Amino acid sequence: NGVVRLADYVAPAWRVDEVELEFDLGISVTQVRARLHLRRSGVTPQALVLDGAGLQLQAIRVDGRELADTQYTLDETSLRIEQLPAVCVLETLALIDPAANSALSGLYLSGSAEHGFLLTQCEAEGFRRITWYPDRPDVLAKFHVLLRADRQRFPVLLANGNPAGSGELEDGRHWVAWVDPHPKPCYLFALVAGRLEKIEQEYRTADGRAVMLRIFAEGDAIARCGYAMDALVRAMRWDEQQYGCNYDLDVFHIVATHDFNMGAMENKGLNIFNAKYLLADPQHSSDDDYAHVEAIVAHEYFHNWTGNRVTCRDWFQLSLKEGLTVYREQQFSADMNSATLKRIEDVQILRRSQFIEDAGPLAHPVRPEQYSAIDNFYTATVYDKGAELVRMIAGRLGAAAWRRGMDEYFLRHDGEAATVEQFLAALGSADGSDLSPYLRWYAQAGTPQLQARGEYDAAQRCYRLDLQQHTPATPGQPHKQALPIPLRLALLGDDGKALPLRLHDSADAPGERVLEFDSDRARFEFQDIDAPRVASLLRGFSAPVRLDAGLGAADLAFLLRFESDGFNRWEAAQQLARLAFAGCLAGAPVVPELGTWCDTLAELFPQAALDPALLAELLTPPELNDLAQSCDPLDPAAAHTAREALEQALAQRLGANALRARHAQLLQAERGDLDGAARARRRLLNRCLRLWLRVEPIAAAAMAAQRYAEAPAMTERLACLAALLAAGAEQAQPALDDFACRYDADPVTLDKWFVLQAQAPRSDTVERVAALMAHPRFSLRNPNRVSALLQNFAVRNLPAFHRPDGAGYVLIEQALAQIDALNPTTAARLATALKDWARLEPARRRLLQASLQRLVRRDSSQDLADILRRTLG
Ligand code: HT7
Ligand code: ZN
Repeated sequence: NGVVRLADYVAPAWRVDEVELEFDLGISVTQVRARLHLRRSGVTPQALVLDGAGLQLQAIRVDGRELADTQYTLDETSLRIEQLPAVCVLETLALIDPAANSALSGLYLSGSAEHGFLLTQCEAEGFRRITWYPDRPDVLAKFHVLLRADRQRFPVLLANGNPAGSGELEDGRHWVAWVDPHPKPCYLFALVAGRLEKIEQEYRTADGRAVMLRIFAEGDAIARCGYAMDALVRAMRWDEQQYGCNYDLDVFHIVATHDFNMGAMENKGLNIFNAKYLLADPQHSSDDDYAHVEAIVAHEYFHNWTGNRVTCRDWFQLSLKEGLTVYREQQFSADMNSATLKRIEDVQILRRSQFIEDAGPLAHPVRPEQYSAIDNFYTATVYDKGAELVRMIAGRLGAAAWRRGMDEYFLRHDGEAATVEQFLAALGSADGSDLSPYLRWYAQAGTPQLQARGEYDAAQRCYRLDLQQHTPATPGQPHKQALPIPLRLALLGDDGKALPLRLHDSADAPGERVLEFDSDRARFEFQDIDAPRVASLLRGFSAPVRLDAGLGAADLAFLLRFESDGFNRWEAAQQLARLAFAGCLAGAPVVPELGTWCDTLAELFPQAALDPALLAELLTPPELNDLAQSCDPLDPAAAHTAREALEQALAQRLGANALRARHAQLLQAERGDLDGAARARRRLLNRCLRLWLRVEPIAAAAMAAQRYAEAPAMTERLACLAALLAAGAEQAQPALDDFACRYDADPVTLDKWFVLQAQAPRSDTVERVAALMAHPRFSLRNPNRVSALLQNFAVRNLPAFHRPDGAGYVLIEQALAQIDALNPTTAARLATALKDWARLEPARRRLLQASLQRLVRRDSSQDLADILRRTLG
C-alpha cells in the first residue's frame, strides 16, 4: 500500500563503493551512463533491487557483459537482478527528458528551452529519476561525474566535489569531470549545466585550505549575489569558531534558479538556491529578504557537517539534519543580529505554522513512524519543532558540554548515516547525561499544554509553584506521556529585578532557574520570599509548549513594563493582547484587558531607551492565524473583526499626534542604511505608519503614497504599498500598477506584487486572485508564483479565503487539480492550507469539506492523495 514504516528498517543488502556517471546533456534528450561498483553486504545471495522512475533503458551490462531480457526485471519503479557476483560492476544506459520534467525532481530545465539551464534536485527521492540506484540515504558512495554538452549552449558544467579535468570534443562539444572525495548518499548529488554568470572570492579555512567560493546566476541577477557571498563567508567563519567545522573541498558553489520546489538544497559543494533566497540588493529586497538570504545561505552551508558529513540513516531521521541545522542557523542569526528579535521571530514562526500543524489532522511526531510520501514530511514539525528539541537539549547540557557533545557526534559518525538515538548518545557522553528521555519528544506528536499556578504563602514566606502538563491526543496517538520540560523562570521584584531563588533543598539561590519538569504534575517551593511576586515563566521560550500561567491583565502589564528578558516582555504583550482579543471576540461591551494593553503600550511608546524593533513588535498583536487557534469553532470573519478592533483601539489610544510625530522623526533619520540599527528604526517607522493610517487616514495615506513614490529602497516601497492596501486607500491601485510596471521583468520582485494582492483584505479578493491566475506572468508550473498567489491567499488571508459563499475553497480546489498534474510536491503543499476544515463554524466547514471530498474522489498523485486522506481523517 506504499506505506514505509520506521519499524521495518533493514540495512541495505548491497552497497555502492563508487559510482561513475556520464551525462550527455541535452534539453529534451539526456543520456545517462552509470557504472555502479557494487558489493553485497551479507554472505547469502540477495537480489539487487534498484529504484528507477521515468527512465528509458538503452543498455544493461554486468562486469562488461550485456544482460539478456530474462536476467533482469524492469518495471515503473524498479530494476531487479536476481543473480549477481558478490562484487561486480553494473552498467546501465538511460535516456531522460529534462524539459518534460515539470515535477522539478530529478534532472529538469529551469526557464525556457532556448535560454534556460539544466539542474537537478535529488532530495528526497529524485535521483531515481536520473538513473537506477539504491535511492536511500544510508548507501554512501564516492561519485565520479563526467559531463558532456554543447559548449555554446552549456558553457558552465558543474557537479559536486572538486574539478578533475576538462577538454574539447568534436562538433563544438566539451567535457568537464568532477570527483567528490567524500562518500555521500545520492540525494546529495547535483549537476548544473547552462549559460550562467558568476562572482567568486577566495577563502582560507581555519585549518589552512584554500577554497574558491563561486555564486552562479543568470544574466543581470549576478549583480545581486554579493550579499549572499558575504553571508556565506560569515557563516563559514562562524562554523569554524563555534563548532570547529572547516570546509572540506577546494571549491564551494552556489547556483540560483527561479524554478525550485523549496528554499534551497545543500548538495555537497554545489548548493542550489531558490533565487528568492539568494538575490539581494536594496532596490529589489526588503530588510526581511536580507535576513532570509543570510539565514538560508548559512543553513545550507551548515548542512555540510550536519547532514552531509553526518547524514541520516533513513528519512524518518530527517530532523536529525534539519532540526539540528535550523538550530545552528538560529544561533548564527542571533549572533549576527539581535538575539531577542531572532528568538521572537522564531517563536512566531513556530506558533503560526508548527503549533497549528500539531493541533490538526496532519500532526505527526518530529520523527514520524510511517509515511506514504516523504516529500510531505518537510514540515514545520520536522524543521522548527525539531530545532526546539535541539535547543532544549543544548540548554540542558550547557554551552561547554554542548560543544563537547557535538565534537563527539562528529567524531563518532563522520562519513556515516546516523540516527536520533546515536545523536543523543554522543551528546550525552559529553557529561555523562542520559538524554534518552528526550526521545519521547521525538516520538510524540502534539503541543504539550503546561499549566502553572503560583501562590504566595505569607506564613511560610515561600512562593509555591504548581505545574501540570497534558498533551492532547493526535491522529494515531490517543494517549500521551509526560515529557521533560525545561522551565526557565524568575520571580520579579517591584523594580523587575530577578529575586534570589532558593528551592527548599538547595543552598544556591540564583536570580533565574531552570526547572526540569518531567511528570504529569509537580510542586516547587521557593524559600525566603518576602512578598507576593509575579513569576516570569518560560523565559526565552525554554520549551515548545503552550503555557497557561493564569496571569491576569495587571500581572501581564507589570511584566510588559519591567521584565528584563526581552522575549518574555514581548510575550507578556502577546498574552495581554490575547486576553483583549478574547474579550472583543465575545462581544463584551467593555473589555478591560483591551484598556490595559493599550494603556501599557502607550506608556512605553515614548520611551527612547527601548529598542525600536522590539517596540514595533510590542505594538503588534499576534497574527490572525495565531489568534484563530483559540477560536472554537472558528468564524474567520469574526476573528478578523476582533483583531481589527485591537489594532484600532491601540491606534486611538496612542493618538494621531503621537503617531504622526514619531513617524516624522523616524522618517527624518531614514537613509536606507542596512545596518541593524537602521533596520530596527525602519521597523518602527512602518509600524507607526500602519497605526497612523487608522486614525488619520487621509494625511497618512498621502504620506504613504509620497513615500512609495520617492522610496529609496524596497523596504520602504513595499511597506508603503502594503499599508495603502491594508487601509483600502484610493492611492493603493495606482501604486500597485506602478509596482507591476517597475518590476515586470524581475520574477522575485514581481512575486511580491502577487503576494500583496493575495493578502488584500477585500471582499472581492477571490475574484482578483482568479483574474491574476490568467495574468501573462502567472504560471501554475512555477512554485514561487503558486506560493505567492495561491498559498498566500489560502493561508494568510483568512477572511477572504473563507468567504462565506465558499468561492475561495472552489478556487483552490480547481487550482489543486491542475497543479497536481504538473508538480505533486507543490500541490500537496498547497493542499495543507485546507487542513483546518473541521475547526470551522458549520456552514464553512460543510463547504470546505465538500471541496475536499470532490478532490479526494479524483485520481491524484501519491503526494496529494496522502495529504487529502490525512486531512479528511
Ligand atoms: N534539505 C533540503 C530539502 C529540499 C527538498 C525536499 C523535497 C523536495 C524538494 C527539496 N528541495 C530541497 C532543504 C533544506 O536545506 O532543508
Ligand atoms: Zn535544511
